[in-house]
Amino acid sequence: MLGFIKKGLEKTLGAIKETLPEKVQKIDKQILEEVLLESDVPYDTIEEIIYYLPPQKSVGREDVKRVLKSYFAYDNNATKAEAIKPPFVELIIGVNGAGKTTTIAKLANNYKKDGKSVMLGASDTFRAAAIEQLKIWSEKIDVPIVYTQQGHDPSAVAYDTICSAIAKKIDHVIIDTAGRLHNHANLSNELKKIARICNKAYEGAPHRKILVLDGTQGNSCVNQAKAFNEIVGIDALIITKLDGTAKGGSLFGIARELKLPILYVGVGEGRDDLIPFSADEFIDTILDAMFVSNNG
Ligand SMILES: Nc1nc2c(ncn2[C@@H]2O[C@H](COP(=O)(O)OP(=O)(O)OP(=O)(O)O)[C@@H](O)[C@H]2O)c(=O)[nH]1
Ligand SMILES: [Mg+2]
Repeated sequence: MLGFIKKGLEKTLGAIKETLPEKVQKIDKQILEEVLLESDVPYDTIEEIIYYLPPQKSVGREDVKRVLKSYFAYDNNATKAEAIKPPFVELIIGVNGAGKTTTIAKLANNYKKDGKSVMLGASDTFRAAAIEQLKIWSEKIDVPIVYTQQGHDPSAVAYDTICSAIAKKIDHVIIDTAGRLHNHANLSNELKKIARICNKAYEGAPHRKILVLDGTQGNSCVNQAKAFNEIVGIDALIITKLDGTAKGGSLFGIARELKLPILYVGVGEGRDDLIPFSADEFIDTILDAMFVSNNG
């Protein structure tokens, strides 16, 4: 997996290179501030990073790494599939266009590659095209799907998907949801109802409510995430479209504000473009663009 996150961070690394054309042994804190700002680390986070660095004017890689890593130093409390008697049920939530449906296909593809069986539930019944899009993906990656007609009750789809998965001894259920309804109250009631009905179909489900955030929106994701968290309680995040943005630094702000585990990042539109997120690898990739390596 090593090196894969670099593909998703190309634009962010490009922005760093523009601010800091030559890699350094030690970085001047003022330059570091500019580099971080350029990659969309929020300003209050930058001020905090600078505050926690040693008092000298220039600092080394390990000092910067220690501070950057502290933003991801919280427990990943999200339930793991291994801890659950199958099916492991995941509800995928997020505003329209965030990348939910594509991410579901990528997740299903990952699980399949691990030898697990998957069933999809098309609970975005608001748009006919949404059902069709998930159906097309289900055919492409060859996993079963439960769907209904546009306008039907999304909770009923979730219920049927889970019951069918239990009967067929499927390992993973992934449920799509609508990103937009007639109004906010509708959306929030619907999401709550879907979660409730999942629990009726299988006690404890959904085991993970994953919020999908569009990485190209940078820091503006944070308020969106807070709103969804208030509605249904989010367990984990997936950040999509990292490949399409120079705003990779916004992940520090997202981690700092939300303290939710980032499970994966999306780095392209294909089924294989979902990479498990590792804070170490993410930070090292960014630092590699700033510091000369010790081996020469
Ligand atoms: N470059 C890139 N594009 C992505 C990524 N993830 C999703 N997309 C694209 O973003 C667009 C929207 O993705 P969808 O999966 O349809 O988003 P959605 O959240 O399901 O949208 P709604 O169903 O309208 O709520 C599509 O064109 C995807 O191909 C990613 O990681 N990288
Ligand atoms: Mg969708």
